[in-house]
Amino acid sequence: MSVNVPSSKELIKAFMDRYKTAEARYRRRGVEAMRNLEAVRIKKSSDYVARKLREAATSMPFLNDLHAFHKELLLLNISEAEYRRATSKVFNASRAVKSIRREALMMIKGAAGKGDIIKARRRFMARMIDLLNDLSKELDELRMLGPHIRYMPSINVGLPTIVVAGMPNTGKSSFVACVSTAKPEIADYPFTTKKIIVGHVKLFGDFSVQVLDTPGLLDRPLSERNKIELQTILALRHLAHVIIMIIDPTPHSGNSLEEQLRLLEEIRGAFKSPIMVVLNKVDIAADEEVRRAEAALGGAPYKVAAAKCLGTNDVIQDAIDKYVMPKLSQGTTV
Ligand SMILES: Nc1nc2c(ncn2[C@@H]2O[C@H](COP(=O)(O)OP(=O)(O)O)[C@@H](O)[C@H]2O)c(=O)[nH]1
Ligand SMILES: [Mg+2]
Repeated sequence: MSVNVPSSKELIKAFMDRYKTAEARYRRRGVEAMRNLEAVRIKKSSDYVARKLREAATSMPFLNDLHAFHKELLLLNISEAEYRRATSKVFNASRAVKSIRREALMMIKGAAGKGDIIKARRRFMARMIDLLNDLSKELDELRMLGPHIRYMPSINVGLPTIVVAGMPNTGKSSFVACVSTAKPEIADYPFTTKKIIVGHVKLFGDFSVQVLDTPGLLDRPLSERNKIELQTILALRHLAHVIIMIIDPTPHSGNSLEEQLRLLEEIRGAFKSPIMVVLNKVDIAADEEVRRAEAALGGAPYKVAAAKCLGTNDVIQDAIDKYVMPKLSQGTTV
């Protein structure tokens, strides 16, 4: 998807450019030649502006056509009411241009002399420029959404999806890099991953499962989450067939075990998808740290060292066998 919205300044400049030489030429022409020339200019310039405005409005996605995930992702940046208002104002302006044009052509046709023609043209230009100036806020709002729409994660909402989540620095990106085609950035500081990254695991033939690497979640209520974290929440809510929750039992990530367990509980309560809990960094974790985490989790979580891809494939295989395949054989993908 790509958005094609000019600023009102750009539009005004392109519109005015079509008039630069007009008056100079008038001096050498008679009234009829001037009348014709002016009519052509009004038609050409108004067609141009109307087309640009229509393209701007129609290059914006229709909210009703978007999957809930993509729709809510877009609406992290603008309210739904404002989005609808701005797109329809721009679209309606493309119609208003046509009525300005009609009126101007009538005035030109009925003009008695050069003076009237110039008056009609000035009125036309003033109305066009007023209209474009009046759209400046809406065009800017829609332009600002351009990169958010262009760089939306290319998620296939029809494919089975495994969402990898956890607190910052726990090893989510390392895990996704091991098991899928995605090559996310891995670094020793939190919030390296600011956007959802999509990887694939081949199932059979051309059919694959999506694995999403997500920005880290902090242990805090939904109402305090920032836009980066909310992307993860949307993926968990709308896309996850199964959630892989990465827990770092070592102090390395900077998150305590308690914080991570609270986050796990919050996710358990908030989403309906099954959750697989994975203890990461067992290569450097002390035995005591692993035991404490296991005891707190009340079960035998998966143990992996994602930095070395140890144990990671077993987790993905189990996710596919337990949660993806049964859905496929039921004939449903979500
Ligand atoms: N020792 C060790 N370090 C790991 C492991 N997994 C990740 N790391 C390190 O932890 C840091 C954060 O990893 P990253 O995958 O970017 O975590 P994310 O923020 O959850 O995506 C990086 O320095 C990784 O190299 C692991 O299994 N063992
Ligand atoms: Mg990451």
